[in-house]
Amino acid sequence: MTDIPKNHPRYESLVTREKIVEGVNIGITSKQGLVAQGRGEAFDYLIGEKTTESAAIAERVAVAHILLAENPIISVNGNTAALVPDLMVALADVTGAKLEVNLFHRSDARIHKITEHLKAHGASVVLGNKADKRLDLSHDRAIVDEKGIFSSDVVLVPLEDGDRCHKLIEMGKTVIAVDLNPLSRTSLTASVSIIDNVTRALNNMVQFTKDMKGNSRDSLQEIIDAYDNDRVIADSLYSMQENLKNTAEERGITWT
Ligand code: PTJ
Repeated sequence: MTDIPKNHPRYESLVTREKIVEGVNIGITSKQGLVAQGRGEAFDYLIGEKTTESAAIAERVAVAHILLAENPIISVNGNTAALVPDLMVALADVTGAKLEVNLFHRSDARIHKITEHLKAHGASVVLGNKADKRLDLSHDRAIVDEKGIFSSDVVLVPLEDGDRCHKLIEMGKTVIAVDLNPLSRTSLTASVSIIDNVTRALNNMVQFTKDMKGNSRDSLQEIIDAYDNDRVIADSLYSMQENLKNTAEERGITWT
């Protein structure tokens, strides 16, 4: 990995890039994952590279869903395996959710490498190796584990494609998406759309779980009942507009 100086103004973003490139080099991330990360970076720039208030609300609601679930699953792909392996393992540990590797650009070699990578970061059980069920989809994201995504009631799908999100909703599951594009099919379809960088979102969710774990089931349900996903998507678009406007004005460009 290139050594990025800590005082570089774009340190976080450059380190994230290095992690994705390293993911490709070690065979866990697809080359397409580089393109997906680039798109994510562009949306992150628009939102000001920070967790907005409404994203934090969505992250708390996501935690409430996971804590109330009977069989919560965290779906892992090549990008999240490269970017946040420790945080996914930590979130699984603190919530009791299971990890399942599920890939769009599926190969047995990548499934194996990602499983080993998660285990090297502390995961004890990783589903997805012996995936034996199929969702009604025409691509390989359809291949799921019977004890995992197939029978889950709540699924966290960071950096998802819209098709599977739609299918999981049709199957009656609660789907939590992490996607910096508020207008992606995934964000518009999910039950809870977290418009935040997966690196910040997962970190926040681990902290929020520690705060919320002792809450009663009724109070977790109240958090869920008060939530409005459309509002959160609209807020993220407003935040992007305001951030662009402020940045333009700071740089002497008049926003009319
Ligand atoms: O590992 P695989 O084979 O399962 O493939 C994974 C990718 C991500 C390549 C695959 O799912 C894919 O092609 O996804 P899309 O359709 O490009 O969608 C990814 C979405 O995630 C886009 O809307 C991006 O803006 C968003 N995104 C990218 N990086 C981040 C992100 N959202 C949050 N945090 C990021 N770091």
